[in-house]
Amino acid sequence: METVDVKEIRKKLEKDLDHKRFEHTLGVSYTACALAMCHQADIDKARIAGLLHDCAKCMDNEKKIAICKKQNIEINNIEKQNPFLLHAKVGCYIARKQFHIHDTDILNAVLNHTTGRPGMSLLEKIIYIADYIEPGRKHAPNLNEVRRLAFKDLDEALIKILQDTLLYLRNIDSPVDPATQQTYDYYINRNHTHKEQEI
Ligand code: DGI
Ligand code: FE
Ligand code: FE
Repeated sequence: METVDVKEIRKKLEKDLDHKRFEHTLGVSYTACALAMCHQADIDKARIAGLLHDCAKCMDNEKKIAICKKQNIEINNIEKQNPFLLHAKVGCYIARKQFHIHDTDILNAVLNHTTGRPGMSLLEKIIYIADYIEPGRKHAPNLNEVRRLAFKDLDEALIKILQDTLLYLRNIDSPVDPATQQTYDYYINRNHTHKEQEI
């Protein structure tokens, strides 16, 4: 991988993010490193992707939308209704343009960290899961179980998170992005032991 200055990235993020988001970012980065050690992934990439995954999170919705329009980044109907979802797509763009990251796997991990996607890479799964289980997270359901699963079987952890996310979205009556549903359907169908839990 290209050499990147982790210290520089951290310094810039501390300026771009509010305190709570910066602490979360560090939690995701360290958790992603631990998962990479456990599952034989690239630790340096996990560290960088963890740091950058929410780099656009504290940007105004108007600014995120403006960047998408200017850069021809598609905004779907669900994203129109919930522009916060765009922090993943815009984050991928910012990681490239402002943090000079060119590694496709890292960029994809940032891009897909909110909804997931069918056929995720090892790094994408690690970031998606680390985002949910980092030590600063307190309120997600089944956290203990998901934390245990994450160090045992990534796909099982992924399915559990997607399932709880879909239930949560249904409870609060929030529209589901097609990518979130497709990701769940893809992994549940690959994992036959979970067939009965299809939702
Ligand atoms: O940015 P973070 O809060 O660290 O985490 P994230 O980027 O994974 O965003 C989590 C939120 O995204 C959580 O409240 C559930 C929501 N989310 C995930 N998939 C969808 C979704 N929200 C909607 N409306 N539709 C989705 O498909
Ligand atoms: Fe996020
Ligand atoms: Fe996050």
